[in-house]
Amino acid sequence: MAKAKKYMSDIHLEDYTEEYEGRKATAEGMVFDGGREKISLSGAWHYAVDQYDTCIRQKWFLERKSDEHGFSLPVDYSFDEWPVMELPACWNTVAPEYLLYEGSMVFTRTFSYAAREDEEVYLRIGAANYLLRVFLNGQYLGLHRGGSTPAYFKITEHLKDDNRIILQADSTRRHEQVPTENTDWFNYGGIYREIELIRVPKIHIKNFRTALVPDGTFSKITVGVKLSENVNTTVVVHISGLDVNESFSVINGEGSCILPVAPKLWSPEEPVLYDVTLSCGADHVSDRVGYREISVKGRKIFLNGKELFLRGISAHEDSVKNGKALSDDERRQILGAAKELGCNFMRVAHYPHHENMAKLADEAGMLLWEEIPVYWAIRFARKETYEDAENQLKELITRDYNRASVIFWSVGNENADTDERLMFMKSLAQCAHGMDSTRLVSAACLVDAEENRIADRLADFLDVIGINEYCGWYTPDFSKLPQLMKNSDPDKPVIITEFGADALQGLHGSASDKGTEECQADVYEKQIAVLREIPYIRGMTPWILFDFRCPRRTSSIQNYYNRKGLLSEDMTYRKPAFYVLQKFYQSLM
Ligand code: GCB
Repeated sequence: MAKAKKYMSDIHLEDYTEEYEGRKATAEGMVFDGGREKISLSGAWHYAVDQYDTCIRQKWFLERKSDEHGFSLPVDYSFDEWPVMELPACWNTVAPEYLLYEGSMVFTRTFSYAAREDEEVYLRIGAANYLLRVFLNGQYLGLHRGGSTPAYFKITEHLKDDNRIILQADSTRRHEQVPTENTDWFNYGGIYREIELIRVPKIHIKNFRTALVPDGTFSKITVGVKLSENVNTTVVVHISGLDVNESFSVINGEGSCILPVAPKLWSPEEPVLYDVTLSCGADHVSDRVGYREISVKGRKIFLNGKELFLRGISAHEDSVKNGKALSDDERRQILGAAKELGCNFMRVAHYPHHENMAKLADEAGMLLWEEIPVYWAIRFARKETYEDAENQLKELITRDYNRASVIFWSVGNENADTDERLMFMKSLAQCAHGMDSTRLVSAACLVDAEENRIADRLADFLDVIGINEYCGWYTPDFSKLPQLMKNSDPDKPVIITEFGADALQGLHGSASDKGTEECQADVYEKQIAVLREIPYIRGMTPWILFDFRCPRRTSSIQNYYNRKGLLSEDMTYRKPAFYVLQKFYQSLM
């Protein structure tokens, strides 16, 4: 495009974001962080609402205060006088005026750093929704896409004794993103998971994976590493309680070994965890790991060789007080409520929740379905959108590979069965299978509404079929459910990944009055009566454990909340349907 003569880049250039596209933080740049030395940068940050993206248009990070002749320039920011926000946080819950703000905010702080010989430093940001751009000491470091997975930046060469860091988080919903503009949850903005520096030796373990070898013998453990450099060296593995103290070779930066040991198996009933430590030269990492085997045979699911029925419930990452920036106590409360319900399984929908959810589930003995936000009408034909989705999947798998609790990677939710969608999601399923042979791959699929049958073409690429059906709610004629079950003859296990009904806490009426507790409980009674008789149904995760914020829900009953929770939004009130499901699950224990 020819440039106009009278032209000022920061106000006339409409493709101002392009120059920031070159450098991206992706799954390849991740580094294993368990047991590492860290410096927390969470805490007080100065911030400004930057609705027009002036930070990146005007390049505030350059901190240009004078021109080339030394004349002072006007500036549109004052970093250290801006107000302060405690990060991590969703800005929406920090102050009422930001509740509905979608767009950019800029955050900045200073920090000091004492350099060490032979050290690399990574900046890790647990999650920022949706775009994150990072600037350090006047340099642009890169961009991360995807609102729920961590971003890593290698920053060693840019660090000084005193540092200025600037983060831009942009929560704008865009049609080409994953998820796209329209979802059924709240679009929280912010840097809402921890910000930290990870200090490692120059040659360090980038990736560390361990799992039970899934061969049905429960007698071998694999340990694998990828190093930061293509060197030949040795790794020492120590597993406490298993008498393991072995070493294996790393050739050209990669190595693995199979240890002939039979660990006590992890299960929801006995969530046994081992401390695994690796040493490689000056580098040391550790993780607390459970070992278990999940498999499918015919229309059944097995955990450690024993048949498994998944007594599940779905949950969003949401709290009235903190939005998506939950505390560990809130996560424990969610897991505790699911346990009380009689669950051994949770669908943590519809995007990766904080990694501590899976760590706490490892401890509590809760199986998990983890999902990426390939939700509803994604731009399936667009190459860059696919790359974004695949990167989020890779970041999730890399982050949570060592978690025994996670048994499913879900590649999406409720997408119409078009050719473009089949190509897109089939590739995601193949990617998940390729990266991980120790878990099942699934997706929450739609019913073929015309034929009232389970007949999604994606099912050929999944290990287990997830089905969302709302008989008794969006499909008011409940008799469709027994008919659906009769019309279908899947060759794989099926999990009902969603059914449910809205109920406002304390609202009463007859079973046919939508929005009442009686109506919700009735839907649960009827669903359970049908589903419990169907042999190929191997689990369910009804929608949903607790009410969650949602801008689409504007009725007086909803008041901007999706009311399908079995608990109220603050999790203090149990609706009658909670006890209906609890009774069913208890009967299976
Ligand atoms: C669905 C979606 C879920 C919604 C739910 C509802 O099918 O997968 O995200 O929140 O229905 O309540 O409509």
